[in-house]
Amino acid sequence: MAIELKSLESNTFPSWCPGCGDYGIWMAIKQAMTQMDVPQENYVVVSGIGCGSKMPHWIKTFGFHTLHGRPAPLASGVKLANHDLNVIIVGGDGDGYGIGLGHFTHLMRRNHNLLYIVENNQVYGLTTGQTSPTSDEGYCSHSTPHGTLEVPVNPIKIAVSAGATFVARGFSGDIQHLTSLIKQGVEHKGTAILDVLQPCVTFNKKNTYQWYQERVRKLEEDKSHDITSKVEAFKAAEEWEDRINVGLYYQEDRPTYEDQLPQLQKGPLVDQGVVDVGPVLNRLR
Ligand SMILES: Cc1ncc(C[n+]2csc(CCOP(=O)(O)OP(=O)(O)O)c2C)c(N)n1
Ligand code: SF4
Ligand SMILES: [Mg+2]
Repeated sequence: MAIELKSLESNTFPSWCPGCGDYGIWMAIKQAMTQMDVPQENYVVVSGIGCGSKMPHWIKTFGFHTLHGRPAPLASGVKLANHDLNVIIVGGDGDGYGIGLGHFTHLMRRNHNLLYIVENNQVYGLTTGQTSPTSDEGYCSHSTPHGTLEVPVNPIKIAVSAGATFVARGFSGDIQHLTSLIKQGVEHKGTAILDVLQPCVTFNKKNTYQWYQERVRKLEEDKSHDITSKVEAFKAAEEWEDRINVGLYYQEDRPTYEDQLPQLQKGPLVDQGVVDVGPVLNRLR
């Protein structure tokens, strides 16, 4: 039975700043859940630390608010314990592309069957707007008053080269399009990465709704874009200052980690009972 939007409401309301792009992502996740044939109790929303990482508090599913940069290993553990669950990771750009970049990269080469949504506001919102790994070159904040000197990480290129089998980008100002990408990401079999352009209205005065709106173009309207080509995904990911591509960049069919692990062939580990390790330990004594 389809989930009703109302039943996804938790008993508290988000404390994000009025106008924050996280509201659009929140709405899009909930809308996508109402449009899929997955029972509510099958979802687990896992997050790190940051403004956007508070998401599990405000969607009534199972959830886990973990440590900064650590949602990927936690989510992998959830999948290994019960791979029948639909796991959605939600976290910021600092969380996934900064402190958690190692975990982010290893997650993709394993191809766990889950969706990772990155709320990419190009700053550290929660800690008052410092430069993040995706801040534009020259971006001024109180941590880089003369402008950052570093070349920003390109999450799309990292995801494609690290082995993600679904790589997309959305914009929190276009909730309908974002909802569709979230649905596609959940329904994809393998690791789906969805980078979301998410204005931080309080601290990022450069990458505003208007700034993104003037640049976003839907890849699906470009009939020549081939989603099976890594080269084309890279080329589309290079565009930024004048045009930013949203939509599906790349998709590939590859066996998931769970499909290949012999221990999971009999079903989820949680259904297999407790294994008696006594005989093994006795042999080692
Ligand atoms: C191990 C650790 N280091 C640093 C912090 C401080 N800290 C909390 S959130 C955050 C950055 C959040 O930025 P981002 O992930 O982009 O999320 P946003 O707030 O922008 O949504 C930092 C550095 C922490 N909580 N834990
Ligand atoms: S500081 Fe920025 S990211 Fe955090 S809630 Fe406010 S607008 Fe959103
Ligand atoms: Mg951020």
